[in-house]
Amino acid sequence: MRIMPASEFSITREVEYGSEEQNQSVKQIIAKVRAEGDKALRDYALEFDKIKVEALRLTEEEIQAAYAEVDPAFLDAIRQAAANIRAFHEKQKRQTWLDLQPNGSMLGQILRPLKRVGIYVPGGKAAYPSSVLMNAIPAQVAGVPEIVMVTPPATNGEAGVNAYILVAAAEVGIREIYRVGGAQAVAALAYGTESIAPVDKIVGPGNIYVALAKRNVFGVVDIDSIAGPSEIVVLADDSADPAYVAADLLSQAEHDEMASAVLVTPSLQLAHAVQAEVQRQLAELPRQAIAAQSIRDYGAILTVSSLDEGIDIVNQLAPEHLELMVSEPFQYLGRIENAGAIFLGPYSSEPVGDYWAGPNHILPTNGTARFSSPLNVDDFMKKSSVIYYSKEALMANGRQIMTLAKHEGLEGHARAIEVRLQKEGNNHE
Ligand code: HSO
Ligand code: ZN
Repeated sequence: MRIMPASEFSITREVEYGSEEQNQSVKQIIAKVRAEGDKALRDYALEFDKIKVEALRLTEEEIQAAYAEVDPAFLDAIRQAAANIRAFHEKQKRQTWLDLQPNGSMLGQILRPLKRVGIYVPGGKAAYPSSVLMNAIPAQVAGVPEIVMVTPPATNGEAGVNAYILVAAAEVGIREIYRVGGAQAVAALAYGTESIAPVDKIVGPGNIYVALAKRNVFGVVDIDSIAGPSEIVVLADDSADPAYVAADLLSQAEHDEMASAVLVTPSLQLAHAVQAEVQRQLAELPRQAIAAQSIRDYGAILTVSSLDEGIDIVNQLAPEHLELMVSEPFQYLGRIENAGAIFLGPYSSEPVGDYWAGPNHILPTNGTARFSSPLNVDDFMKKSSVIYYSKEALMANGRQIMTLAKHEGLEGHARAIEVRLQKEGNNHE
């Protein structure tokens, strides 16, 4: 892992937005699903997944049968994780408010959950049961009554779908599950087919075709942000244990060849110790090939003159995950402006947040923590403004409203007010 002064590190990472050719083929897939519905979904399962899918929806028996295939310790752990995640997200819930003004008018905001949400769960190397919880639970806490899940057909598992994914879904009460993946699944969720009713919002990560499909249907439905590869930045001083720092860097490097793990430190001694530890631990990691490539291409140990300079670098990087492994972590918390999730002290290792503590692990990546937030309950709610003006309030403010309307050349707007002022015979001049 290279050691370099922070000033020489370039923070730009090319994210893949897909080629024009890929986008065209996604558009074709969407068009075919809109035109042919379920038949298109079955055709694509055969073409892309090489699987002949009969029933698209999983039966209750198939979902229940998945329980026999999973480790009981997994079941215990996923239940406790779900309870922790639920408790955290309950705190985010906001209420409708209505504010009565002294002049008799009333203003407010009504919050309502979305009615129907679709969760995309990828197959393959990023099929994470924990992500099923992280997507579904905030939607449930928001009060979304219908949550459906789509996941690519596979040959493993009795149900032709990953059993651990199924159990995670069943544990949070998702009962509407379809074996369909790729751009075609996104199209089906957005437009509906004979067997899949359309949703209001699609969330969940996927490959480049899924990401392009989400971009293409945005506007017809809402989508979540398009997640990039995982990132971790550790800001550490002399007090940090190099073995802990190295392990945490590798824990995110193993996600993806394009994941990024960065240590920022004023301590040259720690820099060298972590460098050696990363090599040592990497040699024993099962996903060594992925992690090694990530560390080589997107990993770095950045030296800074002080923790203060380190904080500036962190705010510029705006990492998805930040660990503060310094002797007084709480002293720095208030100065972190840009980070998806902040982990404090030596025992708040990132996997505590990935799986367990309760905050969401779907976080802004690629510098977007500058302006966006972890997935949360508000993402599954919408607001309606409420305006009630009393006669008294309109009479008192009508002239000013008319002034603004006239300056925009919108006489019709002005007259809508004027007709009332005149009729009430009181123009408050
Ligand atoms: N660190 C990943 C989430 C995850 N980790 C899922 C393990 N499973 C992105 O925040
Ligand atoms: Zn992770």
